[in-house]
Amino acid sequence: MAMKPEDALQAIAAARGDAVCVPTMTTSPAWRTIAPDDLSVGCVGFMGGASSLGLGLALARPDRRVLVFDGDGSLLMQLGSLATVAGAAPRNLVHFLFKNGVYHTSGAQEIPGGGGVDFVLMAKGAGYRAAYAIGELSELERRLPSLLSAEGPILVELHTGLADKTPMTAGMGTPFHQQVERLRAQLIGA
Ligand SMILES: Cc1ncc(C[n+]2csc(CCOP(=O)(O)OP(=O)(O)O)c2C)c(N)n1
Ligand SMILES: [Mg+2]
Repeated sequence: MAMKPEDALQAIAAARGDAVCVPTMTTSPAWRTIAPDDLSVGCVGFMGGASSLGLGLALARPDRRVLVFDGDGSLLMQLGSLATVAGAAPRNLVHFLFKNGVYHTSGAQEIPGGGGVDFVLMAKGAGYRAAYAIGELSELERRLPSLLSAEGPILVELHTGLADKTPMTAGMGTPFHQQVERLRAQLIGA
């Protein structure tokens, strides 16, 4: 059975330490509830941009882990970003891909290829250092400590069901520029 995305995020929250997190699409409202801190910056309007936003943060702060919570439809729309991330080779970036097979946020239309697209192969083909698929919560919990300390960039394809809320039903939350200001203040102590 597919994981509940909220359960996967909860497990990541418990293991993340002081990692900066970049949720997007349906991981955004869930993450706000699970980890209402200032070390996260959501990517909602900029579809497909989460890993690029995460890449910039990871390059700027190589001392920090950066965790991206991407959507499968979003990544497909900006597939070239896999090569951009791989080319920049940030050792501190972990790219979680929430594979639910649909564009849930915009009405649950099926993504191109349905559930059949293999993002693990794609990430490896692009040059990620490693990529794995995980379908069970217990396996995710068991492997998180090593995934979060391994050398990146890593892609972790998580097989999930649908989230309880979407940005359309739950709202967008704190405006992007305010999230950025808060994150900046946390990171540079300004
Ligand atoms: C360029 C662009 N096209 C379309 C949209 C509309 N849109 C917003 S969310 C979304 C679906 C996102 O799907 P996915 O990345 O799989 O995340 P999920 O909602 O399933 O978590 C779409 C098509 C957009 N924001 N930007
Ligand atoms: Mg999706």
